[in-house]
Amino acid sequence: MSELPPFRSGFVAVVGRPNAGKSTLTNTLVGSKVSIVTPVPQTTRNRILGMVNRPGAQIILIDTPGIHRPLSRLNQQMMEFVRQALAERDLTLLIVDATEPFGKGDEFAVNLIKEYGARTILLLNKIDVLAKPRLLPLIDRYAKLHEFEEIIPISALRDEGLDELEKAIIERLPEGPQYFPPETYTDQPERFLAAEIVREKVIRHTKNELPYVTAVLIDKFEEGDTITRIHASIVVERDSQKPIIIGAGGARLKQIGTVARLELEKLFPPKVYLELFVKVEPHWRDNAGIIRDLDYRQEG
Ligand SMILES: Nc1nc2c(ncn2[C@@H]2O[C@H](COP(=O)(O)OP(=O)(O)OP(=O)(O)O)[C@@H](O)[C@H]2O)c(=O)[nH]1
Ligand SMILES: [Mg+2]
Repeated sequence: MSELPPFRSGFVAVVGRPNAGKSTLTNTLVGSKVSIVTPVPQTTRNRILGMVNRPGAQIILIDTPGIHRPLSRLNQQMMEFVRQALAERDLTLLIVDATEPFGKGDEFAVNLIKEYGARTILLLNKIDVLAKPRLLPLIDRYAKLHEFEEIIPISALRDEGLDELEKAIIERLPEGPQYFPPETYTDQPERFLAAEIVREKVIRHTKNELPYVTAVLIDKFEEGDTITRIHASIVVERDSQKPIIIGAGGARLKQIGTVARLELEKLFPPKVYLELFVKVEPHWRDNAGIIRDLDYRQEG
């Protein structure tokens, strides 16, 4: 009688510079939208779990904010989430935007993973838009900096190289339990998911004008049998930023509300009533109370 191979499971930190594709990779591997994605750096602000269930294995991905130099209290908290993920992982994935030239920030990221002594797989992302000859010098460069477990070129967006990646991850996971039931795909509370979806639409509709300054707070979340009522405040830092969100005659806020509601209705069917408010909170990025509210693990 042949024995079944042992069940493998563990936590896998997904780290890298802002905009490298960490959240895209998390979503593609999980097969559901766990984490919001925009073309603007510093989109993810939390440590977000996404579960990947495969026969004989459970991979728990920890999506994290981009590695950057923190200047505000918000950014300090973001970097704290990166460090927590690096500290508690079984394995680390360092993901790099291979279309960008190598720079100081990339070196900083490698030094950070070294500091945590993490076994790390390096992922060179966005190969769907990259001329292949550009990969070799990049691989060379990284191989000189650190002894990576493996270096795998991928496209997180187009699902290229990800079978190889999954295999490389599972091989390195310890024997362990199924930490989460197989139908669970994230640890985020519904209110937080709702706030993130609204925030994604705000960023996508204002990206060149208000890159970093918005937060979304849920003021009311009532789930009923036929309708879910959500009131959300979009927080900005200055009075002058309010009209950018609201738009001429309220057109932009209305548009943000419509696209957010359509996506929210998939999560909370059949109907969502979404009301959006715009609030000015000077210096909210240094406001301890607001920063704490944005960390969903601090609630309750
Ligand atoms: N062409 C291409 N674009 C990608 C790929 N992966 C991600 N992107 C794009 O890169 C941008 C950033 O992607 P995200 O997944 O939000 O990146 P991130 O690393 O989570 O960014 P932060 O949360 O800001 O640190 C988005 O516009 C994605 O569509 C890829 O494989 N190919
Ligand atoms: Mg992200």
